[in-house]
Amino acid sequence: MEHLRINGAYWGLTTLDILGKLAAVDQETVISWVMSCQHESGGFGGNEGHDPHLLYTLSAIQILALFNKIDTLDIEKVSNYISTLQNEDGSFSGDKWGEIDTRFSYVAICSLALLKQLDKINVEKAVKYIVSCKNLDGGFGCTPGAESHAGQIFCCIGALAITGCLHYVDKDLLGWWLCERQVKSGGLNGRPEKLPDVCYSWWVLSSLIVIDRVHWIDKEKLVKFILNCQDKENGGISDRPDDAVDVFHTYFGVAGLSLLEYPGLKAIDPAYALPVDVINRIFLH
Ligand code: GRG
Repeated sequence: MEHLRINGAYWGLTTLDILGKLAAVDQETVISWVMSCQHESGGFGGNEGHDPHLLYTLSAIQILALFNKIDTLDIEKVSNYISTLQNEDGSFSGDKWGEIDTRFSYVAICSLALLKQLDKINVEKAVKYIVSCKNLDGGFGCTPGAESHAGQIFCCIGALAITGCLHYVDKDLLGWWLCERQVKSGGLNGRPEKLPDVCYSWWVLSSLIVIDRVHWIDKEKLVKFILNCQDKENGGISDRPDDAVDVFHTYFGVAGLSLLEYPGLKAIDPAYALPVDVINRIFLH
């Protein structure tokens, strides 16, 4: 997992913050390591010596936001890196090699919003591209015509929420598709006929909350499914009960529980994927 260590840091640190334990890590060590992943272009790599990509740049910004250290960044430089990756049709490439995906639209929009630099891109075109990825079932895929997938739906709904464009979403149709993701065990899958996975407790639930349809699933059953995926001895959470645990599923399990208002957890913002107090600190000050 060497090449995406900065994503792992975001998952682990956000989990700690939701649990009220961010102080368990040494802030200075984390921040100097994050900054050592930045390139001359302004973008961040997934680790020291790894190529820059939008996916890692958002994680770097999110980690700095958790520690209230966004001002460590040369905001102009980072936002220029992101804006140069917007294409003529409004879509975003993930890096200089050109792959296009609505994940990158979300990552660009979320990053620039956190830096208060959305005016660096053509938001109207970015939104138009995302809307062109909407399917007849109300969901969204990674490119126009691609199959609806809960992960991509999170990206598109999050980006439309951040840009104030949720009126493009058919909320009842999408809400129906999303709540159909709940299977007998109480867990959620990412598309029809697939196995449930704890991470969809984030991708599906956050989208349902943003479109105000979360009451269409059985929340109690989902809480039980997530708790059943915890390794009671070592603490971590796995994709499904009795599988090996990892930091990705631990984060999305805890974040899902936070969205379900499980006691003792900080609230998390469903569009920015950061604790609500961090988002308020950025936007209300
Ligand atoms: C800040 C939370 C946050 C995210 C950044 C990278 C990104 C934006 C979003 C990723 C969204 C996504 C595509 C999530 C799905 C991840 C996943 C479990 C993919 C597995 O796909 P398949 O086809 O799995 O292997 P299924 O469950 O369909 O069998």
